[in-house]
Amino acid sequence: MNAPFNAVAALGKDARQHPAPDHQVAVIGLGYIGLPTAALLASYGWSVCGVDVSQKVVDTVNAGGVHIEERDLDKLVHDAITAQTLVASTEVPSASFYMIAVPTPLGADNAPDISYVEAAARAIAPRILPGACVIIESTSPVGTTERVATIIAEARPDLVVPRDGSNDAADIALAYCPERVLPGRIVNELVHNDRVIGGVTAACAERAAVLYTSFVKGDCLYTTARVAEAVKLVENSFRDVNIAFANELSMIADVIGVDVWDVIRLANRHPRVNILQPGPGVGGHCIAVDPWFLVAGAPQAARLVKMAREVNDHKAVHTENRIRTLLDAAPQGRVALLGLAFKPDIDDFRESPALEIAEALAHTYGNRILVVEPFTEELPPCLAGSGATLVTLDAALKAAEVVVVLVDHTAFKHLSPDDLTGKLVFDTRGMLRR
Ligand code: SAJ
Repeated sequence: MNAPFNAVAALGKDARQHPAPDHQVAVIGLGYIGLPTAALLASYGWSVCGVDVSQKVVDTVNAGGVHIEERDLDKLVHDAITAQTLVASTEVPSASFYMIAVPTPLGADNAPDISYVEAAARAIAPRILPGACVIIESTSPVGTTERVATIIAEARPDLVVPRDGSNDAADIALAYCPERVLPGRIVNELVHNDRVIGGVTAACAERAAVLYTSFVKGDCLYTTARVAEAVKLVENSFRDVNIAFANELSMIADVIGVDVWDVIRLANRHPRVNILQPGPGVGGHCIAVDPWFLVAGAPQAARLVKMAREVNDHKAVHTENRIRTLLDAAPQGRVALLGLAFKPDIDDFRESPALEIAEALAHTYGNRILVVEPFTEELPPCLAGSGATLVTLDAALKAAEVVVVLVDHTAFKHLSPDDLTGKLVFDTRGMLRR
């Protein structure tokens, strides 16, 4: 089971058949991953119940609406609700498949908090019937699937729950299958990305694959639950380490007096060099968080992963300090901060370095801060009452002496250095160079 192989080949032609109409999937957690997955499964013929603790989310979805911005999601949800293949509820139903897609935030001291996964397991346990399969998609520290097995086994002594490494027949299946989709491309990547299916036993992986092979056009790769848990953390740590290298280069370049964008562009012409892009820091609820799960699992060994997190966090502080220097060089001048989102062309401000920088600056400079963010109609709560104002790009460019590009939204990309003549400009994304 250690060598990945194509699940479809392993399962034979039956794996691609659509499920019987009574095959129900319960998706626990209707967030950025759970809601698109629930609606997509519904569009592939499954009868889906999306479960969320928030009555507001449940009501929104049942009315055919969405509470998050994601390309193609509104139509997918609307169509599934209209076709009655998707329903939302605050109660966990009995189902053939349970998919857990709840948050796993960072707790104190950057330790993983899996309490929502544990709560989902406790909610599923009383409802689960023999033959059902529980799949965890939430990004989780290694060992979480085993923890879920223990919770269900303790709550349901009448069931034989599968155990890691055991070949004994079990009454239910349990697997870890990480989500790997990019915000902004979730619906597309849910279908086209390869999937890693980690079973607590080989039989568990095969059972979970029945769900994934019904809608995934990429390859479905089998492994163990522990390996699958590690794979997810490693993917995001890989990206974090590589972005940290780019961010560190940008700070080195400031010291040694070279243009980091030129250095990266030319270094990347080497056939085996592919440096990522510096920015104001790393944001989002994944790459800025998940590497800490790896560090928590092996604190002495994970030195580079930890250092990368620290470098990327420090880049936001470095960026803030550079803007302070610019503002101090233009006393009474105003600064236009372009973008608050954690990356271009999304409305997601979670863990956003741009937002953290804006908040810190607003505390000091108040009404000298002009924010331009096409993906919101009002300032986020952390900026409300600070004196900072949300303005259009045109208004900001008229009023500001200092212009800082924090996010390279498409709506800003028409700007050229000529539009900013006479202003102090700090382009954290290299947008004006492209
Ligand atoms: N960033 C840079 N420079 C770069 C690339 C990104 O500064 O060259 C910054 C972005 O601005 C952003 C942060 O990194 O602040 C993360 O953005 P991202 O686009 O790299 O990744 P996410 O967080 O949107 O999605 C990641 C993806 N993981 C990988 O690419 C390995 C996605 O596939 C995962 O499903 C997702 O995390 C997740 O849910 O874990």
